[in-house]
Amino acid sequence: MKIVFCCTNTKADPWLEGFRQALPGVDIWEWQATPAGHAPKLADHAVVWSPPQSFIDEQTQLQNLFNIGAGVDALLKLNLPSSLNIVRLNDAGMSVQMAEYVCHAVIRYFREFKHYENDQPEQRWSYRKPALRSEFSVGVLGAGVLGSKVAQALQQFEFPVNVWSRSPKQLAGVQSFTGPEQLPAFLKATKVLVNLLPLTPDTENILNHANLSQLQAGAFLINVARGKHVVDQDLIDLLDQGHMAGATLDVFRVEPLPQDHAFWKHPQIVVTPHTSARTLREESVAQIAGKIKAVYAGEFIEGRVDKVRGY
Ligand code: NDP
Ligand code: OXD
Repeated sequence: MKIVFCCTNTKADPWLEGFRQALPGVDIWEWQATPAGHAPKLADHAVVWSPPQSFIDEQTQLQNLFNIGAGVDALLKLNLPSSLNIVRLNDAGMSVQMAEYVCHAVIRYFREFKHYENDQPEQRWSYRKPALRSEFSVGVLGAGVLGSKVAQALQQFEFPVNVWSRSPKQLAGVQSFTGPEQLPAFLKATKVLVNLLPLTPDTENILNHANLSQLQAGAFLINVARGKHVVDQDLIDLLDQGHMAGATLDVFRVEPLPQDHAFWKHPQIVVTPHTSARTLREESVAQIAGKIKAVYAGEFIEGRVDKVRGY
């Protein structure tokens, strides 16, 4: 079995070592562009994050691309042979991190921690009237592997929680909304909007003025999915006009977020560097190695991407 590793966001060596331990006898190497005039070494499977088109064009015998992340938008921008499968990471330790990040952000808004952080330098002892939990409903866009974990974690804090997805969901204590026809009702019911949608042609720019302005007055946005879901200027306008009260953003159209981007200095925006749910190497190696074994055993594997649907 031959595996090529081509991940633009991490050092290869610890991953290669992990796969050699998990799949004894595997021939695995880090991809380097083959010099012109030389025959490339061809692999059966690839472990990838955002590989260049030249990698796909060269590796003509690949059966599966194992993505070391949940989002496959970067892969679907490539020109891929129709026979090539894309397999995403299913959780692999990401959902609990996402739940931590989102719950932290929601609770920070709900309990008005920013107010206390501002008071401390002034040595001011000033209580805020507790907000009503029943008026602090959280809407989660996307109820897949990550969105459903986040919704359930928020529900444990007894916030009213709604999710919006393509197909209906049954999550204890969580109300499910589906499809474009139920999006307005979902937005209208939302004080804190959490975005956990995949980036697809249907969801790109979904966080625009028309949709964000349907949120309740004083709404917050937590975007942990992809930067291209947000129309940046629309968000800034709604914050500046006071319809929205704050945003916590982990993902951006261009990453790293350019130095001159208005988000950096906006007083109502919190910026984090695409870190809400990191890929964990040990969990990911174990999951991908398990899926590779399942492929050879002819078994079903979870996380095969529907290339037409886009996730
Ligand atoms: P899943 O594929 O498991 O879930 C996607 C959810 O979105 C599903 O519930 C799906 O509905 C819903 N959905 C997709 N398209 C539409 C649509 N057009 N209308 C309504 N609902 C839609 O993905 P994950 O939960 O694993 O991950 C979500 C995203 O989070 C990733 O794609 C990635 O971009 C981002 N991410 C960000 C990270 C970070 O560090 N910031 C880390 C990891 C992921 P249905 O269930 O009905 O199919
Ligand atoms: C992912 C990510 O998609 O890290 O997994 O953004």
